[in-house]
Amino acid sequence: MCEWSDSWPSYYLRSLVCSRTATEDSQMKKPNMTKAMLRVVVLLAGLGCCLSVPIPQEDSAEFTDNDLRLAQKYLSTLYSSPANPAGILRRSGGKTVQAQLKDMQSFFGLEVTGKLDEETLDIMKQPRCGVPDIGEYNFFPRKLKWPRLNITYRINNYTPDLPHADVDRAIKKAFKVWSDVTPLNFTRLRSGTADIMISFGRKEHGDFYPFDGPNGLLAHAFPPGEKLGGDTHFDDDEHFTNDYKGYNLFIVAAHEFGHALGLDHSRDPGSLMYPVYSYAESSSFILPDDDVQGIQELYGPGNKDPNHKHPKTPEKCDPELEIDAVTELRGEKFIFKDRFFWRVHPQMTDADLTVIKSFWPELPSKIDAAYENRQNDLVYIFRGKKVWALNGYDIVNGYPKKLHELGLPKTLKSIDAAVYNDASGKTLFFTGDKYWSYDEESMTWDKGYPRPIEDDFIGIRGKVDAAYTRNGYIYFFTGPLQYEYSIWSKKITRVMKTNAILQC
Ligand SMILES: [Ca+2]
Ligand SMILES: [Ca+2]
Ligand SMILES: [Ca+2]
Ligand SMILES: [Zn+2]
Ligand SMILES: [Zn+2]
Repeated sequence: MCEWSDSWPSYYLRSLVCSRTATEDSQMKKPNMTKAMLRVVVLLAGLGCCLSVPIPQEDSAEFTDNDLRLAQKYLSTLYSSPANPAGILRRSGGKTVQAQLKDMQSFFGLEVTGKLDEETLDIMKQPRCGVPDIGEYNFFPRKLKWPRLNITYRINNYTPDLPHADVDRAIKKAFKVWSDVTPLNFTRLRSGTADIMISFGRKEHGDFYPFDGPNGLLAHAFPPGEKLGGDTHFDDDEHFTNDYKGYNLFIVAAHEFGHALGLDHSRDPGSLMYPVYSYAESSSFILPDDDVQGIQELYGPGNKDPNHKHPKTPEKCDPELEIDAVTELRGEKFIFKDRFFWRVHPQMTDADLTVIKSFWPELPSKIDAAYENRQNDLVYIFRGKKVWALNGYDIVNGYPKKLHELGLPKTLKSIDAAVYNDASGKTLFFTGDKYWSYDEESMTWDKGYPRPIEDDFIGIRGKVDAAYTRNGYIYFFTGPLQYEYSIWSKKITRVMKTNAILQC
């Protein structure tokens, strides 16, 4: 009963309807259902399937029913394949839940077990885009792009969260992200049909891809094409903002417009097209290199890019890797580099790369130095003349403070590294070739500082990028090398590559 049409988007929609209902049809023997009836069946079929398929779990794991429901919904929405592009049903011979889990774990660089574990569930709980992650499940594995460079958009309705002017501005700026690096031009229409129709909606909003209430899926967009093609929908059960609170509309829109222009999700956690939401300041946003490569593959470069450099995501095993800062935080190591940090858990071999702002939206996007004071369980983060104290995820009240409020000279513009030595109860602050010593217990600065680093740490020359202490050693990082310095014997005991801290 399904007639396949080559034209998109009727095909796009119908492929879904047909694939979901074909089994129902044969069982229910109701070949003449109306479209509205089909839609009900689609929803029921969707529900039936999701609650009945068991999720393979890690042996020791104990998940709540809510967690399992969330996992099932996540996989069926984002990792199942209702139909392939030729319109042939793949459901019966399609992916098992275990295979879907494996695909998801592989996409996010997790250990691929095909079983639900805490780490996998954590990612499933993160707010994200509603477009499936893997091209082959996107119904259109071939590259889709607009056949012209002048593209129109129209804002159909508004969210109550922001003044109209703020929405207009966020949308305009989100398009500019892409037009800066391509020959594309975007023109706003105030009436009629535009290529990219933008709207805010809740739950079922007219396209068979219902939203899910607050959090979870934030928005989705259709790939280039006629009618629904390019259209971009925002889940209005979210709180959209123009700053770091809630979900930043500019960031969500810029991501979705990437899809509306033909991009799939990227596995690069630093890219805009990474499926999980992470906040970035709109005023200083520069499209990451991975996204520039992707969009230029489709449309070529333009000639109006105001940014000379587009940030690349650091690679942990780069032999030339240099780092900005390192600290321990409750037994884990946090290694900062550009907009990111790696988190190294002593029991885990793989280091996760995370955007600083997605963990601590109020911190700057790059930092100079960090140290943990194990006595008060706080981590201090430095950037320029400012210092923040962190209690886990939270910024301690009264911070950021200025360096001179800690007692460092007013003329000091920044510090290079800081390290707390439990054995002596002192925190050392390094800048250039000098350092200061602060006694945490008496809360006073030690006299006679700053002193030359090299006088007290023989072999450590010039600027220190980062430092941390462990088991009686200080590890100093300078450029691509790290020096293990024994506090007791007062000498360097080992020299290693900087990337050795990431188990490379
Ligand atoms: Ca359209
Ligand atoms: Ca949602
Ligand atoms: Ca540094
Ligand atoms: Zn997306
Ligand atoms: Zn939609």
